[in-house]
Amino acid sequence: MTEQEQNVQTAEKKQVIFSGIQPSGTLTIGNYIGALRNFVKLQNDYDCIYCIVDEHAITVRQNPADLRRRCLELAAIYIAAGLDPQKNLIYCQSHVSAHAELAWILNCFTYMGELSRMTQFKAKSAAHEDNINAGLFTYPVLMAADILLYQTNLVPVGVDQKQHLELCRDIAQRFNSVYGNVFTIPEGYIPKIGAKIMSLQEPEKKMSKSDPAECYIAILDDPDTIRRKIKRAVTDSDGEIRFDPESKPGVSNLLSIMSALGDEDVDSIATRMQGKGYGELKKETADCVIAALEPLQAEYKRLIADKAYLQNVIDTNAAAANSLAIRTLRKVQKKVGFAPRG
Ligand code: AQP
Repeated sequence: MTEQEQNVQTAEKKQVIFSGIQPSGTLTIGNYIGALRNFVKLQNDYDCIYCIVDEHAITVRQNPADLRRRCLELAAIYIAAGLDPQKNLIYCQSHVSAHAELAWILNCFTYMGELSRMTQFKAKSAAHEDNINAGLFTYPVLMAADILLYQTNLVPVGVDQKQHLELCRDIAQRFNSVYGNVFTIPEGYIPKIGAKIMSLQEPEKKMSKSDPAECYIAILDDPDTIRRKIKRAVTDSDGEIRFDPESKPGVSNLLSIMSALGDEDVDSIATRMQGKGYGELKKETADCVIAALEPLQAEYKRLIADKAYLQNVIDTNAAAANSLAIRTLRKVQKKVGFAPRG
């Protein structure tokens, strides 16, 4: 190969991105700002795999009909947000069996002590005391399998997934130290602004799609609902508009939302709003959220009416994802000593 051919090949080989969102409820602006928006920003510079992680969703009990419906809805949301299904792999995790198969092998390279330290496991087992299942406990191993299957370089996530990503790196390094360079060690991509959007009603807690509806803004909420929810958002009583997440979590959360969606620095928004009341801050935040979501909502409405198109996207992309995933899976199976296929 000539040097020129080598250069062309190097230039063409893009790095790989993997990330996913659970179809465990209607997506919130936390999911949008912390993850989805960045998926869209990164799609031209990387080979991107954006999964609908339905296997993760069943770690908490789901209504089957709702889960089924939400998978197609999430595919529509991905595309409506700006992800091109010709360029990015958009598919359901349960349609590529290599995810679950690799997760089993990686379970055997993960320690109980590591999993017991995961803060999401502690929080979710406290919230679902009647169903502390083994899947909830080994969730980070399935997440590691998702990422490592595709030899991923970069994982765009919100800050709540940082601990899981660190565990994924530890598992990959452990496996590589025994069997050689099998897995690429992934890096996280965590946004500077909006990595953790907080609940509207309990601003010390992360906004989550499985919380009561008043705590979050769903990306499909209509303008009246958005205004009502933001109007009722918990703030404080000192009346000063200032960014200080420790002592003013509610006000700071509204400033973060506005900053992330309007691409304006939090301090500059706070300075601009000096002397105005919380009513005005809430009104501006609502205007900003409504304007940011409007194009996505219009496109979603169009896409969700065409179920056949969405089904075709997830089917064809699952087939493509499967052929990539199987390469890593077969290599791993061989390394650990599974008998060859005839
Ligand atoms: N509040 C948030 N702020 C910023 N980023 C967030 N993410 C979630 N909540 C926020 C990011 O969204 C991506 C998808 O998350 P997920 O659905 O896979 O799981 P999650 O982190 O558990 O999200 P939720 O909304 O809290 O779901 P439930 O209620 O089902 O547990 C991730 O990159 C996450 O960091």
